[in-house]
Amino acid sequence: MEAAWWVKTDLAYRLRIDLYRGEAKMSKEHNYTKEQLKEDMRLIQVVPHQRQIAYQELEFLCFIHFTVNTYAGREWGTGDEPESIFHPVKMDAKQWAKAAKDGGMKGMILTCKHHDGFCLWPSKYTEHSVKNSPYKEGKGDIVKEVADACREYGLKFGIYLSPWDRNSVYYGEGDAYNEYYVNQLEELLTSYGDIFVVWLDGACGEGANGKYQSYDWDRYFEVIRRLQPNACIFGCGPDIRWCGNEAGQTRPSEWSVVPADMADAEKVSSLSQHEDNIKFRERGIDSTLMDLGSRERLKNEEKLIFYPAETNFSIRPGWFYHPEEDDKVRDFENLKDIYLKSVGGNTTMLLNVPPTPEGLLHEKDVAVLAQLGSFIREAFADNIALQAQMSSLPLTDVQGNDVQVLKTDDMDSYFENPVGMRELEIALEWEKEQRIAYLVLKEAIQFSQRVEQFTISCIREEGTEETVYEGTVIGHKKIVPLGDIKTRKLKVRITDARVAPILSFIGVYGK
Ligand code: FUL
Repeated sequence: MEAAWWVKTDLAYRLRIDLYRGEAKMSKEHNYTKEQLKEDMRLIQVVPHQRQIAYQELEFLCFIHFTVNTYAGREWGTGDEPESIFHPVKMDAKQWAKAAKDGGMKGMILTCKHHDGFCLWPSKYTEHSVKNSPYKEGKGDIVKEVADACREYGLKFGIYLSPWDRNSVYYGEGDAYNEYYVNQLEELLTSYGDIFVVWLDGACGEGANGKYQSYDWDRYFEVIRRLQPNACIFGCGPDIRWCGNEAGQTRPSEWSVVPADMADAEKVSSLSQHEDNIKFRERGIDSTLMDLGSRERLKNEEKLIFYPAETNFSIRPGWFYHPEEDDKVRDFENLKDIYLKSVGGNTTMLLNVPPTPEGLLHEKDVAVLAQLGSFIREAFADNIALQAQMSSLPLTDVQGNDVQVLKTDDMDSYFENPVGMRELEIALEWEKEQRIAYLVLKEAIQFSQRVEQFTISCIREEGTEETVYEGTVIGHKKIVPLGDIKTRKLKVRITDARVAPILSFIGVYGK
């Protein structure tokens, strides 16, 4: 039976009033101390910017590494590769965009300039670019072709502009190089339409002149914010965090609320290649650590930021195309596994697919992408939660919403527990037995990341309950693989959350 409206309202009201008085009266059973509630209140103040929410919603992105390295057979160019080697005779950016789209990707990031300094657009600030290559007799602009192809295929377009430049004479000359870098950023941010991300690589080594450069990050950020306010800044920037490895490995519990100086980690570690930065390293804010955001991890951290992770890796051993790696393309099972753990583990997945010297994605890479795209489309096409009877405890949320709001995949409709009530139980029941492959949970992350622990259980016909999954964080998205279990009734229990869980979606998928 539904609780009377005044019971619900009264409960929510009392909990809030108590909190405001600083005397939150938490139930003994839940063992939520006043101190813990206060600390959790501090953690949930940390919320994402709209541009970060939009980025996380893209979920799966394509990375394109293409430059003179593709012709020189290198991973890190030296900067003295002649422009004449860059000659993609079958260049077809539409083929790249189509393959990415078919693969289920929603955006593409192009290495407009890698460490070798060669520019894929005719920058007016250097001669080391496509304009001095045989490609279209020096009249080509790969950045434009890719940006246009992305638009045609409904993909967002993003840029990678390596701060480390082994060709520029300005490199290592302080402000002169920063000026050069900013000029190039301005060219890219003003000539190619909307840019959804500027991917700032932390690699920092010597220039052609043997000198090191100190990057003026704050100036770069100011230029990006001014010219493309909706663009996220990745890596050595404040919006999207490098996950800490390039192998496609993910953390079981990936938090988006982390110590604020995580945003400095890549900036400083890049400098640490030539600076004695022991003190910083001892702080233990390395992006490779497993626990970046548990309560325990954050309790002594004064400054926190919302800094969601990205899992970036290549479909081949190298970032650039090498023919000898044609038989080392990752297979579908491997990519599917990483997709489920990265997109389904509160990170974006950025998969690199490098074009061949001809300017095409290799057929092997295209084939495996197509397989992955079909899997993503088919596995999550039919949400059988829509046909389930759904009920919850508490019966309704603080706004009086029924748990049915979780049937729509929409952040603006959510189920919000009263303050201090960390537990939420949701039952889904079907008329007939269902075979279930995946369960998807999402939090309304505009209110921060809150869920700490949850379980999923099957209720058998005789009424016995079997826990089939125990999870920790949810965040933007958690995909729980359930291995084709058969059941007529499922229960999702949030057993611990910061202050109160606010879920936005439950999806259940068969085969
Ligand atoms: C690294 C670079 O050094 C690699 O070449 C590649 O671009 C990768 C995405 O980032 O830092």
